[in-house]
Amino acid sequence: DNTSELRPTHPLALAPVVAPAASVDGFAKQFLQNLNFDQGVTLSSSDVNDQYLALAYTVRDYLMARWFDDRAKQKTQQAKTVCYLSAEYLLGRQLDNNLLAARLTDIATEALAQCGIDIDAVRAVEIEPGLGNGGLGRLAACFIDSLATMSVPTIGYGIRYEYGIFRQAFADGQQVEQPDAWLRMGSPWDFAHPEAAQTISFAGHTETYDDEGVERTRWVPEWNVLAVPYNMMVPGYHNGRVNTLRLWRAVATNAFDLHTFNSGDYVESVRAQTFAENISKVLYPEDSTPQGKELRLQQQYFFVAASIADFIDNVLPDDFDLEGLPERVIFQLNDTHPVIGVPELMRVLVDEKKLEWDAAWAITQKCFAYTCHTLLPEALEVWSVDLLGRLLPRHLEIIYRINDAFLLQVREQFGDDELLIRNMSIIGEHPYRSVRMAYLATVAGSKVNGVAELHSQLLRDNVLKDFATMWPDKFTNVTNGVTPRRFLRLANPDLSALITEALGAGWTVDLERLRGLEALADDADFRERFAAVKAANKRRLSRVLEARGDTPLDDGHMLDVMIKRLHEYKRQTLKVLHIVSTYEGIVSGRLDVDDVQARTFLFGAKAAPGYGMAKRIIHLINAVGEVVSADERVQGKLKVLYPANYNVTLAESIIPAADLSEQISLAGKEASGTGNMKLALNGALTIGTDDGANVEIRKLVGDDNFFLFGMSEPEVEALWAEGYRPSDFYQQDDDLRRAIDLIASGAFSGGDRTVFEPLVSNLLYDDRFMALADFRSYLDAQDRVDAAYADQDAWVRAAILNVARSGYFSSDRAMRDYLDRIWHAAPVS
Ligand code: GPQ
Repeated sequence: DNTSELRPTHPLALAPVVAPAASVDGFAKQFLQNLNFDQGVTLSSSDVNDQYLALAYTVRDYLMARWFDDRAKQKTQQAKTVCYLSAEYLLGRQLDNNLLAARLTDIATEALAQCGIDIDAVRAVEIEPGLGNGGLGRLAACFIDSLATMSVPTIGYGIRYEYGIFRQAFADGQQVEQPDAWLRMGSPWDFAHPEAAQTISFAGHTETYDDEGVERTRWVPEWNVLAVPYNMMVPGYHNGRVNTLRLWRAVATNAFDLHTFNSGDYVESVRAQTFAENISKVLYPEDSTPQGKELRLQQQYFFVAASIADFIDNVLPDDFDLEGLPERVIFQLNDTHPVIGVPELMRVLVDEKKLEWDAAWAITQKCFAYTCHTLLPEALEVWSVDLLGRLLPRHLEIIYRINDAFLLQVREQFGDDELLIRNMSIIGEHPYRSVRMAYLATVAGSKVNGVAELHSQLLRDNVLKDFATMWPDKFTNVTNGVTPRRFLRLANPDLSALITEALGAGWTVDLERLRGLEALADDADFRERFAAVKAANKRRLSRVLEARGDTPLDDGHMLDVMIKRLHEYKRQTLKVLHIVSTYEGIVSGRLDVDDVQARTFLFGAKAAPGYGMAKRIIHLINAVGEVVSADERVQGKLKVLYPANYNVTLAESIIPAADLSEQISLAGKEASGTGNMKLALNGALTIGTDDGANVEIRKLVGDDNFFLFGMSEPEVEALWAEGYRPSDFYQQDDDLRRAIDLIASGAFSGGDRTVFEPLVSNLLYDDRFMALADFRSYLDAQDRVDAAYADQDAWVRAAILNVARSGYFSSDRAMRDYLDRIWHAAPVS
């Protein structure tokens, strides 16, 4: 229908857009054409990056017609669109996923082979877009995959960071960060649309004016930037649907008029451009501990304002009556990062579209819903009134007005309880006046959800207790999920083939069908084949490690993995204490080496560059690893691996190979976890606390197939209340004392006792995350792991049951829950 104004006469221009022929010849033809005419090289002169780009273009060509259709439909259909607002999308590599979705994997492999190209070599050069930090960003990527697969009209909105999460390297065991220049080799999966740019304003002041007898407020901004959309295809799995991920890039406007800007001064004008483009320059690398940096608020407002304007101006039909907005859109707030969208929609409706405040508020409340991803108080975003008022003066006024009306409602319902008013106010007073973004989201959102049952319960009972009392129905839970396409079908092709042989292919979009494997857990032949797949996956991981220049795996070892961001609450330190304790036991002779199961401990984790303690823990892991791996007395028994730069691509090799999944956060601290789900789904057994989604994993897979340890959340609370003294645990537990003493002695730092001293004293005198309190229970659980692993047949049976009972953790199920409980939206054909 984009031909209607052009009046073409050529028959080709009138014909619908069609995909190339879905055959080896059709694919090869298109591939060579793209190599020649888009890359500008011949086959013989092409290098592997040319081949990768041409292959990516070819896959795109197959998806394009469907993408046009689905975008055109979005305008005309009456269905509700899910607009997922997220500052992060941790996508992982695109090529394989898109080949799979479009059923092109075999065709492409054969077509390239006929061109003399090994597709595996081509795959390997793709640089993953690391536009996220960890769980939250990866969750967003899983969700948009599921929504496309379920044919739900969706737009993912976010930021096209020029630099994603930093590349991690180690120098003398310590983390060094390097910029992630992911766009350097080309960006075949996205399309710039400068013609659809939005102008985004900042700073300045507000004023009232007379609008034909009505007094209105307007914002007179001081400077603005252009938000240029880049569209990425999000293909559904085998359903022909292609949704859109729209990421915004900041570009200087022509009319850039910073007060420092001097049009006669070229150097100055370039500086202005740099200033504007800084907004989408780099992803903030803090995970769960936001810094109150001005540029971060600029990023948040930049992408949210552009997204809301884009939806209203470009996605909805012209002359759409905005009273009907809640029937056409739900803006899902992925944590507090996009919450500035609430006053922005109010500003658009009231100041620009001239709706009455109350009508605008009624619309806004129906259009937003909020997902909270944390329980850590330091992770709840606040913005100083000072900064917010300077950068977004109109938004601050709107927030004040929302707060006034809200506090009036509190008084009506609960009386003049000034303490309660102070506690619930969107504006906090200490240590400085600030806007509590989680409260703003809770007041504005139609629903508020946590990401696992325990987490949602703790939100209602603690973090947002008063709000839950006021609006019990607003609160709900949606337990997280992960996409089985990427994390089982693609990451674990051998297990996938085994499952398909046993159950048919439908499990990829209906993961509960994995239940059918339960019966096979008792089939010795199936167990043998399952074990063979695990062994093959370990060999594959070993080759991947070797190819990156890392140490390969040893045969016959249990692979014990802890892969997640480095954070004190996740307790990588507790894992290190277990390793050091086992090592110390063997070298001192107290542990019989024959009783110890041979294990490889594998870590993958980045630390925020400014998070000193996390970086010290990285240093300790590497230092312990070096000593343990070099010590002949434990040779063949213990090995510690810490490949640098853990990312989605590496996760896809580690997860299918893992035997044991470490999920050992202090109870009440991990909102959900999603690595825990991916590992269980791939047949790793979990050793874990009763925290986050571990609780649900254990319930589903059964106590016999899960190693539980540690205090429960109420026990943690009780110990705090009683007064926690970590040194008591140190004094009372010989193994713990010996492990800590060994670290303190300098045994892992060339005799230098100062290197890990801050870490040791933190454990002994502070230990906010109670590693010492859970140490004994953890060691006991690890003994149970060793004993269980010794009976391989029983272990494999338990591993199969983990796979069979993990279907619930599909992000397809999570999307159904969001659709039913929060979005009230539905798939369209
Ligand atoms: N999470 Cl607040 C992040 O990855 N980044 C954040 O800034 C916050 C939370 C995680 C959370 O720690 C995990 O427990 C969850 O599984 C994950 O979000 C997705 O909900």
